[in-house]
Amino acid sequence: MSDARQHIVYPVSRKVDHIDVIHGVEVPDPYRWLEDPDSEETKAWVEDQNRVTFGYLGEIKARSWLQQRLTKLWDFEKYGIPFQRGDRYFYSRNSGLQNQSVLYTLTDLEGEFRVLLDPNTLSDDGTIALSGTAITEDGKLMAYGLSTSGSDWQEWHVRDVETGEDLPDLIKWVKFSGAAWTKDGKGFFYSRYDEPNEATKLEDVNYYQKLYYHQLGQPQSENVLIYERPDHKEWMFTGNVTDDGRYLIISVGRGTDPKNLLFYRDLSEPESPVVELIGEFEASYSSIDNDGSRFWFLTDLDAPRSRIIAIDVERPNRANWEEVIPEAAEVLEDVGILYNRFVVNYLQDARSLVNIFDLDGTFVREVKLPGIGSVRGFDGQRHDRETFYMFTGFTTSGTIYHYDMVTDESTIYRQPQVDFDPADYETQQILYSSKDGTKVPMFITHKKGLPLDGNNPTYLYGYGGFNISLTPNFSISNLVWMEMGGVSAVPNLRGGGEYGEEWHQAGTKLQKQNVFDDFIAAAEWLIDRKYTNSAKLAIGGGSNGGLLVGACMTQRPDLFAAVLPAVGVLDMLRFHKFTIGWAWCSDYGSPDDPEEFKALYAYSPLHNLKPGTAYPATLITTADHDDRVVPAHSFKFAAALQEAHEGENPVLIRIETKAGHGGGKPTAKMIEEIADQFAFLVRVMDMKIEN
Ligand code: X99
Repeated sequence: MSDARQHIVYPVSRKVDHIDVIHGVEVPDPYRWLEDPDSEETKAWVEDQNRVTFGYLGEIKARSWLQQRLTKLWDFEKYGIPFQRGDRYFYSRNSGLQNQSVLYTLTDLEGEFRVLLDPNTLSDDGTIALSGTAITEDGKLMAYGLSTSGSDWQEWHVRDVETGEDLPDLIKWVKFSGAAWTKDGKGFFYSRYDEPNEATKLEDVNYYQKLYYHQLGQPQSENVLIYERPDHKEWMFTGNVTDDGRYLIISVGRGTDPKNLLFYRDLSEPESPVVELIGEFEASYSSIDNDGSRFWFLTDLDAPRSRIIAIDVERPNRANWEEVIPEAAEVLEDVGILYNRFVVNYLQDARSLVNIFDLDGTFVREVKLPGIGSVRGFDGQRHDRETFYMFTGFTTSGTIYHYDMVTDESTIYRQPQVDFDPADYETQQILYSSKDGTKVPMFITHKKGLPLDGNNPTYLYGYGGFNISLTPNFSISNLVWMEMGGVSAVPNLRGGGEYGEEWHQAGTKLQKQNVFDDFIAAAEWLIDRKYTNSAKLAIGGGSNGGLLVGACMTQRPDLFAAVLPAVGVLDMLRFHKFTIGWAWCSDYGSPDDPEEFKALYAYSPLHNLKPGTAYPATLITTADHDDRVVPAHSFKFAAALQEAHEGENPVLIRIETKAGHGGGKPTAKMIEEIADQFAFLVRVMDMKIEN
């Protein structure tokens, strides 16, 4: 018996007899008080929990070795995808271990680059992050958003690209928005909320977003309100200016529902009205580009894997709509126009495929990619001949390619140098059957020559929601895991976007259980095929993936050795009452609907813990400034798990400070957190590490 089974004395979590009656069902919520993050009692609880957790982690010998190994491998130069504005290029770069990547500008691709914005200078601990940028057409000004301690709230500033000096402009209370400049560079559109209550701005629900125009030099109080809908508190607005500068396109969404409306305004007329082009939430539409009044849109209307259509906004009748690129067998993920051709990014069994078409829809060619992996990029404008893309695989770190639209040539622009040999590893993609017979793909990566002896430590990672696809991805944490002899497995669960909107819908609302069934079936497949066994199988996931692993551990506590729920949604009856939580009703359904409540109550991790059960070793992680998924989910789940759990497997919670949902997290905090998670796995799964 390993010393993992040492007895842990957990902090006491006070229970209250709060009961909610929901659709006639009495639902106790004994740890309701943990929803207030600012009460003295919650602060003391957090401190006590962290003391126990860090006490446990501090005794694991592998922890400092993991910290060192992660740090060493992490220390390589990383590049973002360059893009062009005016006569300049811009890209981000991280020298290796910098807490935040630095934004550079250059005029000659092989010439000298100059720092445009270094977020590392804005705080000592790297907790101020760049959350968005928008550069004017002439490349002379940059609007940029900053977020502090991982929060979704942003403040926007404006910098002169030539001098590197900031202008006095300051825009506050921005959330879920970028900035869209008018082509003359005189101002930009952005979306904001009313000024929140300072004390509760990380918990209070976000409704009534508004679209504004900021004219350079104006105080924010004088910004013009462009659009609001007091009759629809859930509507969110994204403003975009067309490349020809003529139109403002307003996309109207309701949270994470992919369906949207499209409005536009003619910016060439001073007092032009907002015109409704798409007035019903029936499908997703996003504007690609336009020739005068003729627009191309990417849509999933009557095409769950999406297609490209053309609409003349002067003749908007549906009878006049044209199909330009029909739905294909692959999912059409993204499209842009370069050199007067569509560059179309497809997903084929969760791998990237890039095809080029003429503007009339004629297929031109497939872009030869360097291998099986994920592609991002191909950014640019109508007449650009050159562009950049990033190619990533499980054992290929993000490589930047320069692409020529005429010669079809990809040349490496930046190749990261990571201290490992990809030839030592192999990836395969298999298909397994889920509970209802649905075939689900899964990527499996490990060292070559892995013995299929049923005893390899295996990390099964999933997400399963919000139309998000898990495509091949490089991470140092994965590499360190595999160096230790670990297997990494990533199934493409229903709820994701891997096979289009039908695949997404099949893992939502009353069908959400399919996602958990798919994940459990992946675990069983790995055990049947002798990759691992239940004593060596860890599961992990973040956010919606935290819900995934939280639900699976309550449904099959016997199947897993360890569980790592990160920033998870764990209270499925109250998620809609905090910040942007209501937005997720598009995937989860609403607790306010009787039928959907029943489905949520049946799997909600917080409500499905059974007293006296031996749960797997669990390390819950969250952070004090997570205003996407409030830490109350993790707090209440940890308290309830510690109460229900029987046996010696540790069930701990680690609460990070000055951090949020994950975006903008400083490198130092990421490394510490991963080292702690792996140290936990090494201990509870009794893994051997060299040294
Ligand atoms: C969100 O909640 C995204 C929130 N969000 C918008 C934006 O609704 O960031 C929005 C509208 C317009 C511009 C920008 C935004 N998301 C994103 C989900 C998953 C996601 C999320 O964070 F869809 F990818 N979740 C946390 C879902 C459950 C847990």
